[in-house]
Amino acid sequence: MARGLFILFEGCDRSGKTTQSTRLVQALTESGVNAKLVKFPDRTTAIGKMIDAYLTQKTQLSDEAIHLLFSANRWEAMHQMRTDLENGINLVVDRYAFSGVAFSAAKRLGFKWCKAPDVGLIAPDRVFFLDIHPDDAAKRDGYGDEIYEKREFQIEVRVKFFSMMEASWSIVDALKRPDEIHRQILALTNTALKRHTDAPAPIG
Ligand code: DGP
Ligand code: NA
Ligand code: NA
Repeated sequence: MARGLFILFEGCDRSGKTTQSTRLVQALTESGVNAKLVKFPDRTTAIGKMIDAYLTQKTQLSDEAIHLLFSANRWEAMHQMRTDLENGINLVVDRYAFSGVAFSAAKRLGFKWCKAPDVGLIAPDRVFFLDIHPDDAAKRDGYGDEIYEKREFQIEVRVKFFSMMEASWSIVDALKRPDEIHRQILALTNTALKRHTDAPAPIG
């Protein structure tokens, strides 16, 4: 059996990642492909509850401490993700280590320090970056509810994402109609599903 594919959605806040990752899992499932949605941060674990309290501004933490908690929240999911991929389940992941680096680097923590705790996490096979300018994101419903949803900060986050981007990433215009974005991503995913067979690789 082929291992599952690890498909990642990244982007600034309110770029439509949650909508698109959910739709992708639905579409794959409906066409008989085994797929599962994984969302980071996972706010349901003990670590995730600390992250949630920070994001909703109920507690304060140093930039370094929250950075390490986000990383730990990914590490605690690794065993299950590896097992799923080995069992042929395709994982559609909403945010990951690139968000970890982009958000902390936007606070002026160094890239090298930011990347260190995530070294060794399973690397994604495909990355879809849903690109939206923070001025457009700010017009979407609910914007500004959480600690990072501020225009100037999101502009910095977007710059950091672009500085980390690799040629293998697909940049998707997040201002297009949701149906059109979905069709584009589903087509790229179906092509990728036909190609892969190797074992999951670690982040280097
Ligand atoms: P979401 O549930 O996807 O809206 O994410 C919540 C917020 O947390 C959002 O502003 C993005 C931010 N975030 C996600 N992952 C990380 C991370 O690893 N580190 C930091 N500092 N922020 C993150
Ligand atoms: Na958010
Ligand atoms: Na989201």
